[in-house]
Amino acid sequence: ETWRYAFEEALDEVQGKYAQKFKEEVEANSEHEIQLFPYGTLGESADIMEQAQAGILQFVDQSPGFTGALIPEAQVFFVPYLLPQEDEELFEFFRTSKAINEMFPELYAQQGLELLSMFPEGDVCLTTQEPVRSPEDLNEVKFRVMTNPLLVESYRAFGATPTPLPWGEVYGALQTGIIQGQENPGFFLESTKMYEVTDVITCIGHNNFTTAVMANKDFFDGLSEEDQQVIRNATDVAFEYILEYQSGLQEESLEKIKQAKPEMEINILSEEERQPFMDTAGEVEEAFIEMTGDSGRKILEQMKQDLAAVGG
Ligand code: 6CS
Repeated sequence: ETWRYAFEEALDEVQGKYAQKFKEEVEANSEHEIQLFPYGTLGESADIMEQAQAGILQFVDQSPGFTGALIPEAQVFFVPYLLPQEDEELFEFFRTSKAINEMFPELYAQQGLELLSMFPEGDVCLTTQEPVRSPEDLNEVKFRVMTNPLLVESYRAFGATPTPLPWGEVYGALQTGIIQGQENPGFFLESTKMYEVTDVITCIGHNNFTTAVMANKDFFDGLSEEDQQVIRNATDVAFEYILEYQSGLQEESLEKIKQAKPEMEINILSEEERQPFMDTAGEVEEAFIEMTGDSGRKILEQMKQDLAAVGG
């Protein structure tokens, strides 16, 4: 049997590397084949999610940045400064978190999805036309965010004018000046050439880009136990592989950007400069709880416990 797997990035970007490893493992350990559909082959993130829910796709990688309407609790990943900045802590959190490994699967299941894995893709930085040293510098800046209400709240709290857009519109909107900024992890800033349409990169340590891989639940439930185990094992192998793959990737990517465009300004803000951004975390948390009620509050509390357990 051939299984179809779509994701939001190119084959040689992080989601694509994960998908290739997953495919390799499944094909090595079963009679099944996996057909990969990178970004752009089947539409935007929202389209591939619809196709996965409808069972046209067996697997999909959709980031919580686009899942907010479907699963409001997934927006928890946009409370700024919640995730640890240290790689080892961050990775251990994803491995061991009860919120991620037990609570989120139930919420995804209610939407017909078997959550297989959540993993980080890298430290998110801002790219803009002008330097950003404080929230004041974001005043009047139309800043593109993924289509996620809490991310909108978060950038409003940072002082910007948030503009939710699907990925496909971002390059053109920056080029024509409809927006003046966006955020993404380093590897993606480099591979999608964001430096061609913005002049400054600012890292404030506010988030690590989280993504999620899932299967259509009816499809998954209908598989033999053996096939389910093949998928779970492939997920585990791909998860460890993708953490390893990211070692040093952020620094290398920023270095490549410098080489491609030497006049690009890259600023890593100091603790002191980050403070006013960090101070917004409380109000964004409150907005999250307002949007998600008790269920969101429980997830947030569990995440904090899970983070404390890994020293975050
Ligand atoms: O910003 C976005 O929309 C995209 N960013 C990444 C790192 N992956 C996919 C997503 O569509």
